[in-house]
Amino acid sequence: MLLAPALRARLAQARKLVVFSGAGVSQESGLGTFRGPGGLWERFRPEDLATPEAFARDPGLVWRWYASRFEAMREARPNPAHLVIARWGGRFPSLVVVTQNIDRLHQRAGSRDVLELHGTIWESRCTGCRRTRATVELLAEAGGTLPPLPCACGGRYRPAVVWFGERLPEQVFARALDEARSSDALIAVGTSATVWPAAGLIEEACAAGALVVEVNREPSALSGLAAVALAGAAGEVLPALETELGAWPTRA
Ligand code: BV8
Ligand code: ZN
Repeated sequence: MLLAPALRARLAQARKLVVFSGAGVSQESGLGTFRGPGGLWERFRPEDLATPEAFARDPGLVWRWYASRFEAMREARPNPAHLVIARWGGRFPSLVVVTQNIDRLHQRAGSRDVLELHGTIWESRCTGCRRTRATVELLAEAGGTLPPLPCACGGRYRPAVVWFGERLPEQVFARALDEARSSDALIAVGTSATVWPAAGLIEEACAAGALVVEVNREPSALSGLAAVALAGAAGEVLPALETELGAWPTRA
């Protein structure tokens, strides 16, 4: 059993569940994580690529990095971890997925209420008029040359993601804070909890008295806040947890 009986009962009967996910939940879909062995940042330094300054300095380099990650994300399929989280959407009275990921695998797995704290690579936005376009179309039009053609307004399209030094989308983060503060339980899946202010959601949930459960291959920066840390791959731990929690208790 993964959970002690009291914790299992508390999680099984949670009415408001938040799943807070990071790159680790997509690792078994074949997508790289940011830190840890073979992480994306190992080959590149964040300040070289995921910042507005890097984009201003060399939009082609930044676009080549994102285009290669985007191709991998388009090929990727949701893994069992995404699928369990999507099924939980039909089990718990309220389930909100708050993700740091830009790959949209939660949505492709069937999760409906997903807050993308760091935006998404599936859309691109003009730096001038802020018009957004589907990245698939933009890259097809660019026909392999990067960066894509400039916008008619003279601005340039960039991935609609949140870079280091950029604010998170206000409404999205405000809602994520609300959800964390009013949750009965928060399950942090596949995040090193090192990127702020996103990682602060775990602290908020904990301070509000939510049951915090961590699912990670290794300890994270905020493991100390978890009532229980389930060590292992999300694609294995979550299916086991789904079995252990069973169906929504009828005697609610
Ligand atoms: C901002 C989008 C300021 C792009 C990303 C305190 C408060 C506020 C800001 C800061 C602060 N301290 C520092 C900052 C600055 C900075 C920051 O946090 N720096 C860190 C590095 C110290 N934060 C910012 O710049 C943020 N902006 O605050 O603006 C501001 C304020 C007001 C006004 C103006 C400006 C913006 C941060 C967003 C950056 N964008 N991504 C892109 O994807 O390219 S961050 C990037 O890191 C991804 O989103 C990623 O998801 C995220 C977090 O990483 P994780 O998801 O946790 O991934 P990681 O690889 O680290 O960990 C994976 C985990 O999974 C590991 O633990 C591993 O063990 C585990 N794992 C692996 N495989 C599995 C697994 N677990 C289970 N199963 C597996 N199979
Ligand atoms: Zn424009």
